[in-house]
Amino acid sequence: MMLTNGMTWFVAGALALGACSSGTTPQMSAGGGAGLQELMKARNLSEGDVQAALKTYTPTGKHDEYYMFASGGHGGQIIVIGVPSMRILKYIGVFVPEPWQGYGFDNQTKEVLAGGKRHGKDLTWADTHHPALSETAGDYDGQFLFIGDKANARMAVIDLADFTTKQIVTSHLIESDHGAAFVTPNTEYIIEPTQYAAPLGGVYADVKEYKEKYRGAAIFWKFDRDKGRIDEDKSFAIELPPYVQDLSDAGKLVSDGWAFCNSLNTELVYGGNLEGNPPMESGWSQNDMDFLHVMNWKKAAELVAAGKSKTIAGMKVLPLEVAAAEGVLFFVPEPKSPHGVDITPDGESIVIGGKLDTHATVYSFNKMKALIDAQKFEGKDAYGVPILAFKDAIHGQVDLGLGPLHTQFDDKGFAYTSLFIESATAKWSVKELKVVEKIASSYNIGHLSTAEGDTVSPDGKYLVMMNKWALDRFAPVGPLLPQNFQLVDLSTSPMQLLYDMPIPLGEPHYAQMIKADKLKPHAIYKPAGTDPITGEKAEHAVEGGKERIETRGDGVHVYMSAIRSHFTPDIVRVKEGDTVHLHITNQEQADDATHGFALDSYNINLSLEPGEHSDVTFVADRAGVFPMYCTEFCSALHLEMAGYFLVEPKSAAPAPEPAPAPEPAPTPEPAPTPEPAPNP
Ligand code: RUQ
Ligand code: CUA
Repeated sequence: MMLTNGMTWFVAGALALGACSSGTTPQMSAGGGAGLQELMKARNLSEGDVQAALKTYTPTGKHDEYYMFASGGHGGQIIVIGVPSMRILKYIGVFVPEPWQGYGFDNQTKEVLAGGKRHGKDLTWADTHHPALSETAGDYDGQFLFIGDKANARMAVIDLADFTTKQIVTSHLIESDHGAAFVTPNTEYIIEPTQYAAPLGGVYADVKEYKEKYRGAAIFWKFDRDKGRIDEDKSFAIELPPYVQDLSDAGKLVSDGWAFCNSLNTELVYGGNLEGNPPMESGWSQNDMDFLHVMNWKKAAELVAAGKSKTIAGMKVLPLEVAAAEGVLFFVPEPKSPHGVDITPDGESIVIGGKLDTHATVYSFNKMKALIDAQKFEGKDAYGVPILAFKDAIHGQVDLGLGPLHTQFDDKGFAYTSLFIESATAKWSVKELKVVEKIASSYNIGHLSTAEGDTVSPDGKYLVMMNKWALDRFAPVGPLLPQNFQLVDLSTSPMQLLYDMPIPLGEPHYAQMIKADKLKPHAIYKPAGTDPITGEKAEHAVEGGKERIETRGDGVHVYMSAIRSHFTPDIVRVKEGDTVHLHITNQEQADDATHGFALDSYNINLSLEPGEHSDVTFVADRAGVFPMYCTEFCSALHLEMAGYFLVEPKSAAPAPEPAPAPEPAPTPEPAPTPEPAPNP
């Protein structure tokens, strides 16, 4: 590609200015441009490529304007990405152990993970779909982050003060979720509706009883902001028909107090392709219309408070009959197995992607509300839920292209809808219901995320297309390919593709992008000895100079400190079979002064961030010599930050005789045999 003189000026000028956001050519004379020209030629870069590079390049030490929190799909984690540089800043361990953060290895984080056990079973994976930032008055406030696990119907709370998962909850009411997590405008509730219907409460019923016994439910988890935790006792659910609820979102401003959820299976089909039934694939798509669920969550909360709920699997559930009769639940037809529910910044319009239809349908909240207030229904569904007339409830439809899914918004009245089948994003005017332009994606796009794109005040600026297929975009890495995030500049027209970013960790679904200056994470735990989960000084916090080993009734307590570059004590002696309680405090109060703690064969691996205290309890059931060491390269003498954990064999009476040791060792094993002897 030939380089024009204008391009040389552009590059030189932009570099001289140190920034370029407009994409216009600064009126400057060339200087040092020849080198750049050669570089562009050598790397076969076009003018557009260089423009894109200048818009994303973030020099060393400069920070990004936005954080993007993306789900890690079935990796069960969250990925934190800086925008526009698209640099990965962190993986946050959420539903699965994460070794770097020592997440799931100490007592504190094991307990967090245990909150997500289902019927007492540990789960070692999750399918994270939709992250939701906490909101105040409909705007991201930068305090908390929530994410749902589609596979196991769980919800996690992450505190953005330290980017750490503090709580996981699950309800055995439902088996799976999808429209989670979405928050109400002041984070009163976190919404978690089911995806696949099942009998509520985890009981059995054959799938032939689908219509009668299978149900969906929308859980509203009550969030206690002061405690930073979900309050399970104050949470409730609304029972729903088994229509396969899909995405959800909470209303805002005019529609505050309401929640919306699309659905897929008004056919009530449940598979059985070997039993003469249609497979779900075609069975769910027979009807021309499914039902948008319109839920008055404020009313539901009042009815639950008034005792109108029943309790199933420990969850207060507002029965379907009550929800239908008391003005909590309404249906509006929506075209053919749609996907995505997104509310405009003013709260007035609800956009549903057609998926199998080329249209997005835009519902008007005010029109729906007027119909509800006037009790004007066109009938009831098989479960007695009032249905509003489609034509009376919509603002209109817009023909977008093939496979519309999800929608985000900017600050100028435009909406951006992903087109999965077409591999593109359509930019369109919400008011005029008209497409303005499209940008191709590589390739099939699922979700998309614009800067603060589903708040009451979106920023526009950036769009990230979250593509499900990458195909040829990156160097091949075998049959399992990464996903492809594509960053798009929304400040220019036409929109400009800036950057491709491979995501090699599960399938990220949704992401939210928040202005970076809204977050104020702390760099150290203060005072030293803080338990990161409670945020308070740990019961067993260790003060410098007070390190010790104490044997008590419940085992051996090791009070250890870590500071550059040693553990104190650095020799720990216990006896085989002892219960060991390690209490380790990182005494450091300097940024980034993290120590690790590794102990072989016992699966012990901690990350002790500055000031952090961790407890680990385990049984030293294997005699031997176990070096312990620090896993973070914390100083020039990091390798020396080590010690020995000695587990003396039970039966080794004279300590310094290793040779005879194996002989007495078997004696404890046949111990049961001598037992019958006293009997005769
Ligand atoms: S979904 S690609 Cu789990 Cu949000 Cu639509
Ligand atoms: Cu502490 Cu390396």
